[in-house]
Amino acid sequence: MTTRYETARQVFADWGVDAERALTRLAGIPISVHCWQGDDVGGFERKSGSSGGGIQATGNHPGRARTPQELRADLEFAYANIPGKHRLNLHACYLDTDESPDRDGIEYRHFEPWVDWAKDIGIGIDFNPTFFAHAKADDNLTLSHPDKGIRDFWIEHGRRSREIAAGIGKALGSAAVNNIWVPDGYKDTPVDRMAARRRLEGSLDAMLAEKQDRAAMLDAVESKLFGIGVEACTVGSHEFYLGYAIRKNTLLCLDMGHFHPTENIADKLSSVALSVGEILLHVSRPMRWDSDHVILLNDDILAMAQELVFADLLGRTHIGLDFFDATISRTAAWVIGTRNMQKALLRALLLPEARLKAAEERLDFTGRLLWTEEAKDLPFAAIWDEFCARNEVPTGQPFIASLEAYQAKVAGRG
Ligand code: RNT
Ligand code: ZN
Repeated sequence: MTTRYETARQVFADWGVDAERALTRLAGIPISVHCWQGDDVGGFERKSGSSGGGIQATGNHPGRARTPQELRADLEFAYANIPGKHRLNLHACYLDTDESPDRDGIEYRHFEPWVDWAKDIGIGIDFNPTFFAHAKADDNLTLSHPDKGIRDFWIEHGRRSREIAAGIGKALGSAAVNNIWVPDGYKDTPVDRMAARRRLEGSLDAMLAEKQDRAAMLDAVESKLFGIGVEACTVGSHEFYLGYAIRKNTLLCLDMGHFHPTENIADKLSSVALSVGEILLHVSRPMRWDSDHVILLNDDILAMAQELVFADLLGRTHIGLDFFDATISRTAAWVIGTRNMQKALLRALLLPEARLKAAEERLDFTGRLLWTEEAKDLPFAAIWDEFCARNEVPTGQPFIASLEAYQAKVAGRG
């Protein structure tokens, strides 16, 4: 323990905040680190090219992981530079096998190397069916496609993904969240939105029909406002999935990039939480639109973290990340983004919550503003550094050197 930490701890104590308690709580919050930042959402299928289906990483920085082995090595480096124990968020297109199953042929064994590795390093895994980057998704219609054959293909993919997720959750003793996102939508104004939405609902019902053990896997559904190529209408809109999640008792996934840029996503949490049991977050940074930039320690993230803490939602929110930037070091992107999420949570945990809430309760808005603004000068960095030190993770100059050295090591990959 450093004197710097001791001094900071005392400052927080003077504000009525227990820094030790904040550190303990932060240590108990796993972040689901998304595999797809490591290779620009490429995956490891042996397949011919098809469109990205509304998802595209831009950039050509050297060092992208080309194999599951490289991706795991990069993840191990990332985890070693992120304090605490976290999870891996795996997409179905990241299977690790010599076989070439199509999406409707994937099985648990195709993902077993990931499970063995996760066991070795002691982490949990979350899962996602992959409904994009495939010839049968080139119309930007999958589960809501008018062609029953195409819908059935994707239903089978989704059904198998749930089984695989349940297998993973069982093997690792920790429920895998299985998040469903489909790119379905229309470039220009459709005339029968209802038909498309009924088809999506029917396909989801078929996919979710089989009961899975909630201790092994949890279903989640993710909405979106629009995507490239589906500017006019997204079948799985926010209202669609909010209703669906309530009716079917699934998790609702809120991706911070999937709303209008002026909407405050943090504001949605307390409303959604009144009707939905558990929430999944895709923490992202939209720039003008759903651009999936690496998350910064900015106001949006701080507001999100503060809502999670103040609304007491940490126990029923799964925090996942969803950004991908191919113009910078992939490992640096992971580590910087994940640490920013943690820093935001730590700041929220260190706020004088009771005092702020009491001020608001008695309509003392001056006090609320005064405390909020003064709190911005509290010595958060000293508490963060202590958290990293206790977790044997570098900060400051050694941290920067660590990221740079690893990037130099992988830069020669072709
Ligand atoms: C796409 C969704 C979705 C994907 C991942 C790769 O707009 O945000 O979550 O980013 O499934
Ligand atoms: Zn997302």
